[in-house]
Amino acid sequence: MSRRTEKPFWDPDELRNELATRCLGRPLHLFNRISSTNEFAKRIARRGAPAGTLVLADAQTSGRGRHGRRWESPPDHGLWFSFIMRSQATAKQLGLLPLLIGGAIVEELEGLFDRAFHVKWPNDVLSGGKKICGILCEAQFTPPTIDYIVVGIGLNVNQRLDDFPAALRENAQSLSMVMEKSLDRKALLIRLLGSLDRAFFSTDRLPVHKLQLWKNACAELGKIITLRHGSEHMTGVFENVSEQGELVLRRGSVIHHLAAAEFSIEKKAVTSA
Ligand code: BT5
Repeated sequence: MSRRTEKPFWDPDELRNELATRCLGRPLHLFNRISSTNEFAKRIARRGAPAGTLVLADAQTSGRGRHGRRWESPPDHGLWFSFIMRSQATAKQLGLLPLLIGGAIVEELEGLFDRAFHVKWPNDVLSGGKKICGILCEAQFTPPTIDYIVVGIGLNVNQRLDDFPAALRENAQSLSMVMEKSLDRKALLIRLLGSLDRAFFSTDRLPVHKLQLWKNACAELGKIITLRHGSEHMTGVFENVSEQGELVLRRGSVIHHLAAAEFSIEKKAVTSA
């Protein structure tokens, strides 16, 4: 629990009791405000915090995306949380992890809201082409052993369009904008954690079948895409995703396996193959 003296935004004991999880959220660290739940989770993971430890904040002052990009995490509106995994994945599976998490999130959201959600390689969940959720997986390992993995999830829940900075309004939205009503953040969190707990903490094996969910939800798979790596561009057919979570790109008869850390798909550069 937060050591701050102000009242926590949710009662941590109540939340603990309401969680329908075996491992995820046990223990639970709840903050009104924090720099980044991923940073805090990594710090306590280095000191031995167990798998399943959850760090949740109402607001982040330095929420992060990949490559140090900023993640907007205002109070009252979203679910910003991170959890620790340890033996649940191997170093080889790291690239796959954001896709499996994304597949699990899409499955849960589609079940809850009865509408289609999509994914964009490697770590975005979208609705109507706009980003509603980002996933940031970070790991510390001493090859071939994983010391810890921190999975960070940022889900926009109750923002209205003008709650987003102007620069994001074209590409970002919240679940409440999609559903045209305000949503119960806590109920949503409890459902989401329940399904992540069942999928990722009930055995020491990763639910690789969730990759199929991810593929089903990926609008770009099978299409011609353009990938960006710094100022370089690479166009080809998005053939598949490898068992390591690499994007398999076909250019003529040449097949490339591309890692998410280095490439991202250009927006508005997708056409039918
Ligand atoms: C991501 O990075 O999408 C991963 C975001 C992970 C955030 C969670 S919140 C809990 C945990 N603690 C953290 O500090 N982080 C994790 P990336 O693919 O690099 O996308 C970042 C880009 O998304 C930014 O450059 C913006 O363009 C856009 N963006 C920023 N905030 C957004 C928001 N709230 N909703 C939609 N898009 C956003």
